Amino acid sequence: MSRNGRLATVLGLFVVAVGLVVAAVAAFLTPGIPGGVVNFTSGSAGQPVSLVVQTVPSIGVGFGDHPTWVSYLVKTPSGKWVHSTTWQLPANTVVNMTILQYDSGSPLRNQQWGQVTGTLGNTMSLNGTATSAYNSNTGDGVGHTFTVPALGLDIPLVGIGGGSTNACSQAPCGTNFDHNTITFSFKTPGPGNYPWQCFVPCGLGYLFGNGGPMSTQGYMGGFLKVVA
Ligand SMILES: [Cu+2]
Repeated sequence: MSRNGRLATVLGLFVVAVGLVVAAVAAFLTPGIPGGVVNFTSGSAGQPVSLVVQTVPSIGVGFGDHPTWVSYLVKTPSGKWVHSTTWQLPANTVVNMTILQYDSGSPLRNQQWGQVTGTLGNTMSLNGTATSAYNSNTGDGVGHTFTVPALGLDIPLVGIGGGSTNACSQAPCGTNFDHNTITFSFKTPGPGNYPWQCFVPCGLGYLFGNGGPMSTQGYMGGFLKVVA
């Protein structure tokens, strides 16, 4: 090969290498939305939206790289459980939310998270019983919270019994497994992206429980993508 030919080859390989590095960095900086956005805006305008999610003690082998991690899942409008925590909702609309909680609980480090706030009536239903606060030092404790700081919304997700012999270990969990059913309603604000998260440090095996699923999109946090 001529000198110019070799030079062209080296330059060409260099350009390819730089391109790969740039692409890798760009992919790292913009990881996208795990599980994608689940759209709940296809109903009639102004009509309440039904949003059903579940919290599981371990996501299991069917949903990616971290089978032992705690997680939320959401039911699509067509009834399929998917591993997504970013949900598109219509603005200024009542959301009737159901959380099926399959995980066990423990006392909260901060009792504030045991208060039900930001819902219509500042109440939730826990297995059919109206509840405005849960004392996590009694009973089965709290496993997770569903909290949207910008909306002042907080729901303590009461755990199933620690001695349960019928706990779910593979998502999506069916209602034949032990669970608590928590329902409440809230109104979406104007358009915007509103982060939500769990405030129980439930990342077992990570520093102070705040790593792993607590700090990775798609497990213990996500976004309410509110659109006009
Ligand atoms: Cu959690």
